[in-house]
Amino acid sequence: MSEKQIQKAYELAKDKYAQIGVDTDKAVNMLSDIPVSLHCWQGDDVGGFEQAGAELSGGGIQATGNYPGKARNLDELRGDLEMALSLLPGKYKVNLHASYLDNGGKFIDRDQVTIEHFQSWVDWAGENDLGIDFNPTFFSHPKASDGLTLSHPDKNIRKFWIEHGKACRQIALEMGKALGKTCVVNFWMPDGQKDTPVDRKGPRKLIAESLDEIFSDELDEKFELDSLESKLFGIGAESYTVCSHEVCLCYAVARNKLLCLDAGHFHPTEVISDKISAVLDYVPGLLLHVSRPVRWDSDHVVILDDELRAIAQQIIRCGEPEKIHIGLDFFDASINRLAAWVIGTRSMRKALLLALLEPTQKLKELEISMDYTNRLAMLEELKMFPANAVWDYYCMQADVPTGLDWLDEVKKYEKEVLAAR
Ligand code: RNT
Ligand code: ZN
Repeated sequence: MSEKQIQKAYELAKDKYAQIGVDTDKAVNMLSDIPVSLHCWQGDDVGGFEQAGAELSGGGIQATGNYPGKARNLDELRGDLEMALSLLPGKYKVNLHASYLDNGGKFIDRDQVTIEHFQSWVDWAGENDLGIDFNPTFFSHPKASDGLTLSHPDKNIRKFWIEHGKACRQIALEMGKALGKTCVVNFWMPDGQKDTPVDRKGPRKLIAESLDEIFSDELDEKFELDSLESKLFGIGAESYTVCSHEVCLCYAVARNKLLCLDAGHFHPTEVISDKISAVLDYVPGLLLHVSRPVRWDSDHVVILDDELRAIAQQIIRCGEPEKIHIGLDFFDASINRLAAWVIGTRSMRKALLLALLEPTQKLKELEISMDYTNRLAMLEELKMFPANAVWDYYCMQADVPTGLDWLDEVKKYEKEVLAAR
């Protein structure tokens, strides 16, 4: 489509939305300001660069597929991220795991990491106008090989992981200060049991003690925020996870921490979209790990399905989008990894746009007056409104490809860069 056609289609759409009281210009502006945190780990199947040839191990998660061209080092990963970001409209943060450190080829253990090992990321983020979010890495490590970290019965192993947690918070604080943007540090510990444990309480007590110790350093919340991610089960931790939803929710409320809701970490028919409004008033904020579970926590690429739309609706309808940090968490090695980033992230933005193009106030009024007939009719009518014209216009304004044009760029990059790996 030519720019003129996009503009023309947008003007028509704008009129149509105006008739139901929706200001499309305002929606587009709001969308541009919502940051999305792009996870680095989609680029290399959660391997990280701690050692040459590092691969994901333990933690009960898995990236499946063997699509050629995965990033083998920091330069390749950053190059891929830059390429993906050039195809994405809006503001971004990059979400890093501690295992993506820049150690200059010299092994640095997890309890020894400092900002020095992330300086090249900070510089890169600054150059690319990105914020950074951060994650301690409690997997792919010999001291996590029996599936326990902060709840390990061995005090020394717990101590090691506590030091890692503390180090990561300090790094995040420095990152936040350097970039002038809050860094959210997400704590996800895979601790659990394959078979039914006798003592369910002990490990939960231990993990809370470990976390308390990690969080005992008071850091400036303007630059560093902590969140806690729960999980139902993992591969090898089918019978029990220490950090279940209740544990994380209670801990977050009791200690004033952010709660991280991962779309794949609940029972198959349980959805995080309904949890947003349930917990938002009781925690200082939420971190979302937007993902797509297929039969299990499979971390498929996010698509514009009903649940993604419902998540975005709640982010907007709850009226406090600034309290909700949107992070993506999927990893698919069976398709072009850059395309996975682009498809998933553009889907997230499309869902947010659809939510912003809703006459929320009007719908709420219908609800309060118990006119459920009108509410249902309106919601159904909205589904065929010309949101696509607004999306194209938004992409054009943001100077990124419209429609499927981004795919040509990815194919070209695959031929010129990825194929040589
Ligand atoms: C695992 C969690 C966790 C990880 C990342 C890599 O089930 O979702 O968030 O995916 O930390
Ligand atoms: Zn997650």
